[in-house]
Amino acid sequence: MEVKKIGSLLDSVRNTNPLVFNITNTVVTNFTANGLLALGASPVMSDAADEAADMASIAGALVLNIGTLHPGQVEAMILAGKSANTHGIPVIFDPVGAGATAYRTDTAKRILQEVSVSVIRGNAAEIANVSGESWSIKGVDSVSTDKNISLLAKSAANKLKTIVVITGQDDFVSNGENTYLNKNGHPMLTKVTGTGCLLTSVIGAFSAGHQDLFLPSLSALTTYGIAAELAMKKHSVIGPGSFLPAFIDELYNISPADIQQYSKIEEA
Ligand code: ATP
Ligand code: TZP
Ligand code: MG
Ligand code: MG
Repeated sequence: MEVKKIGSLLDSVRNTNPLVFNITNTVVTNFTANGLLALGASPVMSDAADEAADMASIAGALVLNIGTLHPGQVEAMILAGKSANTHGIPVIFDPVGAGATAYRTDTAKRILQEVSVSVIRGNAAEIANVSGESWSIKGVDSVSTDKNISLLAKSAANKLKTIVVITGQDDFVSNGENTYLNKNGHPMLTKVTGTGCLLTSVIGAFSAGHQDLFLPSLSALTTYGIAAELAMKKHSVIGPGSFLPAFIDELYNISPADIQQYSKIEEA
């Protein structure tokens, strides 16, 4: 893995300022928009079915997130997804809480059936629950497991025919053939709501303009994890409240040199 390429992809996000169209949940909308802006992308958030197809057609990437789903929003997601597919725009999907209720699981499966998704990102239980397995989940939060996450990423990628990203203490990305592991990150990320959702949108920012989304996905994981580490290292963080602005500042300041110095990527 050439870490230099990850730095170039970060530069390219900042130089191209891609429009990332997010149909996302009401908990994380503002945080996601601010995180994308800090990184160098251009966020737009909307869930009106009336404009979903038009907005997707001009975006660099489309992010679908079912965290606070409702029927009108799901309709917007399907319309936006189909439009993105027609226009060759990558679709990144976060199946928040899949497995917690039948409505979430069924909707996630419906989206995967009706829309060609380029990358799906979730915690281990969410990915298992959309790929035909049944893992326990506590609302939108994962519960600890001793199962093999690397194997789950690979088998889900093969079943769903998409790139699969599973996050947690270690993050995995698989295209069904190759699986890589990223160890960057900090436990404080689990003490702030929406850090998984923002990461899914950051994968969207890195994916804009690319066909093969394996390296863009891995780049997003590494950049994001290092930004969290730098937030803890360089700022006076005393808890989740002070971590949040420090993390946004590090998404803004992180450089290719930081990635070269701190990235922890391995083949799984
Ligand atoms: P969950 O609902 O289980 O919290 P999520 O959708 O919020 O899942 P996470 O798996 O928490 O998403 O991932 C968000 C970010 O937090 C990722 O960058 C991941 O690497 C990081 N992360 C999660 N847990 C840890 C941990 N224990 N140590 C370090 N980084 C972590
Ligand atoms: N409830 C519905 S969506 C949401 C909550 C708390 C946010 C989940 O965010 P993340 O990134 O999965 O922690
Ligand atoms: Mg979380
Ligand atoms: Mg999540």
